[in-house]
Amino acid sequence: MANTVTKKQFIEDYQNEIQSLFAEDVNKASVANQYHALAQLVKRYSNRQWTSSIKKYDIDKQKQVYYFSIEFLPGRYLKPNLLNMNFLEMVREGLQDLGLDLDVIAEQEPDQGLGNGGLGRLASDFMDSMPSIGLAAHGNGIRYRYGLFRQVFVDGYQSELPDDWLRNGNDWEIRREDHAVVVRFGGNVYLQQTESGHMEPVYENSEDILAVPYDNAMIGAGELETNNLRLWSAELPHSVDNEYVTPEVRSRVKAICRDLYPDDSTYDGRILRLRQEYFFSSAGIQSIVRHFLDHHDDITELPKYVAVHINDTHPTLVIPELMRILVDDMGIDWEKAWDITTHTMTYTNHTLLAEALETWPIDAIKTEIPRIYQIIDEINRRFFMEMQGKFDDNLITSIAPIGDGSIRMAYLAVIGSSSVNGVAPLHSDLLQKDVLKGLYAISPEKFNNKTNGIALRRYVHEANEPLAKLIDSKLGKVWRDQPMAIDGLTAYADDDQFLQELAKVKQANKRAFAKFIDDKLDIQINTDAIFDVQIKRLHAYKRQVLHLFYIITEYHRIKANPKADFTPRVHIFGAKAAPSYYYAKSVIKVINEVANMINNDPEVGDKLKVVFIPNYSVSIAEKIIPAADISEQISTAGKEASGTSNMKLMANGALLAATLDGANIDIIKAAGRENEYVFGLTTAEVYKYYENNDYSAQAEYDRNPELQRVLNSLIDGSIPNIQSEGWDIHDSMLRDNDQYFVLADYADYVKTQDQISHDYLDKKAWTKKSLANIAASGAFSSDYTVARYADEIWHAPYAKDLQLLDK
Ligand code: CJB
Repeated sequence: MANTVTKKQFIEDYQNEIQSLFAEDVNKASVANQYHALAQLVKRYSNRQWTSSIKKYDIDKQKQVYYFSIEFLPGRYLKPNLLNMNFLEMVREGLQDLGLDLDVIAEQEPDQGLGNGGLGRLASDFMDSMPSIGLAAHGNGIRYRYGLFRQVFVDGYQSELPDDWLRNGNDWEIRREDHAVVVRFGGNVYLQQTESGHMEPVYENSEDILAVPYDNAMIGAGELETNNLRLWSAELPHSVDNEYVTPEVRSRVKAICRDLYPDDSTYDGRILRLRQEYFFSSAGIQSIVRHFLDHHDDITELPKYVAVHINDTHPTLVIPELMRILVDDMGIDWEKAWDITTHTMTYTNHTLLAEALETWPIDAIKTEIPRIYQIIDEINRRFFMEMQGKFDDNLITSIAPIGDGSIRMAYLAVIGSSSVNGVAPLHSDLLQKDVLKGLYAISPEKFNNKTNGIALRRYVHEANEPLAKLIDSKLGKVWRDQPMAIDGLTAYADDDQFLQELAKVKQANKRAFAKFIDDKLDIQINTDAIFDVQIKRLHAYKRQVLHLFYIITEYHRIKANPKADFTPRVHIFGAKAAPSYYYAKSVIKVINEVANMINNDPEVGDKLKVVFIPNYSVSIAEKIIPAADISEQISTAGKEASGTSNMKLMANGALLAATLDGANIDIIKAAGRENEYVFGLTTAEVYKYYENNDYSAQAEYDRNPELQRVLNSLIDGSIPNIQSEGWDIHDSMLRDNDQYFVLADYADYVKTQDQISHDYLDKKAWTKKSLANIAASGAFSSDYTVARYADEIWHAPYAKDLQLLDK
């Protein structure tokens, strides 16, 4: 039921909106108020569809999916919402008639940075795709008062400032206090027999916290459906007499939803994180069960009508929480309750880093959520009972939900779910063979792969309108609706005129990006240079240092031979480091100082520039990606679960400089190896080093003089203004034997980069490769990804006929 609003109507509505919200004429209102009014109006336009979808799902008893994620990273909503409502052009023109510029107004919207990186952004891409294919699937998360920190560079060092994204309110959300639930923490709990004979928990001195939902409309493309993203906020319950609440109690409650944890994928044992995890898991499950019982009579039918998805381990407590509700509140037998629970839950793992597998000390769980501890303990006891005799005791002990004094969240998630998936074929394979090997041995049928995808609507249709329009001019609009149809572009691979037009679009995007950099950072970049982009969290395994080493190599070459031919490059970084990740922060400092050195060296001039854009975010990604020529995806093989910036960059015509890791492998397969730049150790070679324990970083160093010069430059004073940070990198390579095989891959990487510099000079051949990447990007649409989840994991129907979905 797509909305239809004419431009004339829109102009009138918009003027009225500004008038009624701010008592001003459109042209007198500040740009900030122009934004608020526009967002409010778009929300009003979309609300009818939202109500109708939610109502319809209930009336039709359509199976509903609830996607639990401790992170969502929506970025901005205004333009994607307009795009999905088919209003983008109309609103742009309407505003023009009023003398206003949509793009200027859109810049007023603060990014919603309620996630760290790939994990959270994937959740938001899914939120776009689910209603776009007509799947009834809703998000469940936390409404953090502060998003991921705002990164600034002070003397080249990362410094973190609070991201006060709610300062001017959030126009998109609806507070629904009438749907609040109580979440219980702490105190003592013991079991008491009821008159009917069942055991009931009695709580003493517990801390009750009110969870208030804030709902956000997730508008599907063409407004096929509109789903809900429900973000929970912690408040004092109304029953508490406010006069007697101490500041300590108040701040304990507030703390739960104050900050997003800025550690991307490493374990952080802070109790507050545990409280966050239980808070949104419990609130979400309570509200799902309540809603279910409003529309159904028989709770044993829950798995038929509801799927609960555990996105990484943070929401794993949904499993014992559902058990608590079924057993304690509804009096259902344990076995039946377990059957319902395991058939409702499904789980995605997102990492191969062993240190990122979340565990919680038993004592922490016992103290914070005592009843949940008892339930996990019972799950654990029954797991042993069921497995003993069937499997080796050591195996059972090694994979039980409780072990080594901790609750092992990934193991609990696997045991309590009906499906476990990785996010790219290599990742799913390594989960089975390595990270979750023991659990795979006992329940192989649960394991499967669902390769990640991206919202092409955001990253191409909206962020790269010139490219989208060029594609329209050849294929019509079908590729927007059926993403695989973009492979129709391969028919133009030898069409000189089309290739020139494509090159022109890239060039225009590079100019727009150069202007952005000039305005923002006062750095002037050469738009004829290769724009070489690495945008992702700063992490040792992602190997930003390998990229850095190549930059230093290029610099040394220019200095040694300033007159030699050189294909100019601009190296572009965007990356935040976890505030407590010392090494990652050293890498940022060194990149910034190398950038200073190079960018200010007159002998280098236009040949080489390094731009580290501070505060990388979704909206900044949307500016960088359309301008990229090279996509750096250079993690150690076997470490990156999937990656998604690789997909976003390919869809915008960048070529891979990549290892055979994560979804790079699938991109290379789809676009053709001849259209990418592949280098480095394979996963098998990396594992061989592990097995034989025979890797020597020193030997790599000793055999390569160019590499020696790079490493020496980190510690010999030739990079101005770095202190111990150069040593940090140097030590990680030589003293600590280079855990991520940077030195092993250096020579091949440099060779590959040199090839890139050579090939870029043949514009036509380059553009052809770029075209091959764009033409192969349809397969990576998250519309297909969520359709596969729906078909194979959730068993939930969706309305859209994805004609080219290959299963
Ligand atoms: N990932 O962003 C995170 N945070 C984590 O804590 C664990 C994993 C990333 O998830 C993405 C989405 O699946 C993957 O593409 C990426 O490889 C992984 O690092």
